[in-house]
Amino acid sequence: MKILVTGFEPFLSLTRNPSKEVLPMLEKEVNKEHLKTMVLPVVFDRVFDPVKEAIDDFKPDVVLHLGVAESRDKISLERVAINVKDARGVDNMGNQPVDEPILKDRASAYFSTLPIRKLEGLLKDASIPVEISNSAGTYVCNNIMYHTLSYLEQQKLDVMAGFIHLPLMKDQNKGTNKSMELRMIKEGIMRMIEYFLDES
Ligand code: PCA
Repeated sequence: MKILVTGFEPFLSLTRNPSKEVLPMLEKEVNKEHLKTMVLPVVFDRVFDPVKEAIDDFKPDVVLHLGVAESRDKISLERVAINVKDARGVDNMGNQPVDEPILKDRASAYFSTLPIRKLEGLLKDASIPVEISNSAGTYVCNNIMYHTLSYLEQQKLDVMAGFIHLPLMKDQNKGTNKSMELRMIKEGIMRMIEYFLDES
């Protein structure tokens, strides 16, 4: 069982991103044979290249893409990625696409191929706040989820993949109460990784 877990660099007004900070914590607990982690650029047109390379070379059985969403107070398992780029702010290269398709003439949307209801149950059992979300937005997170699912389908690869949005970390909650301890975020992702390792 090989799992690829990706996080994102900081973007817009955020100086830290929990999806990046959690990666070394996961690496400490899981053998390198089973886990590869990567930090992705928050750039629409550059985000997929490193993932494609990792899918081709590392040959994961599972791809977990992680990112942060300030509006979330729970670990959010995304159900669907849509074929839309529509940014309210610029990406880290200054691009701000509006109403554009991610890939012309491809499917309108792809569903997560992760067992999201099962994963939701696992986290609930561990008292970790979790939800299934029906929109990954239209910024770079939705973009990478769409690209990865589209590529896996096109290449007919039997790989489970999806996206998980994380709340802000407790010490960066900008005065809202929508945040979670990084330790608990790590615990939640570890539960999912352990589930996949046990399944194999
Ligand atoms: N969150 C952004 C992009 C990078 C990240 O961590 C998003 O939700 O699209």
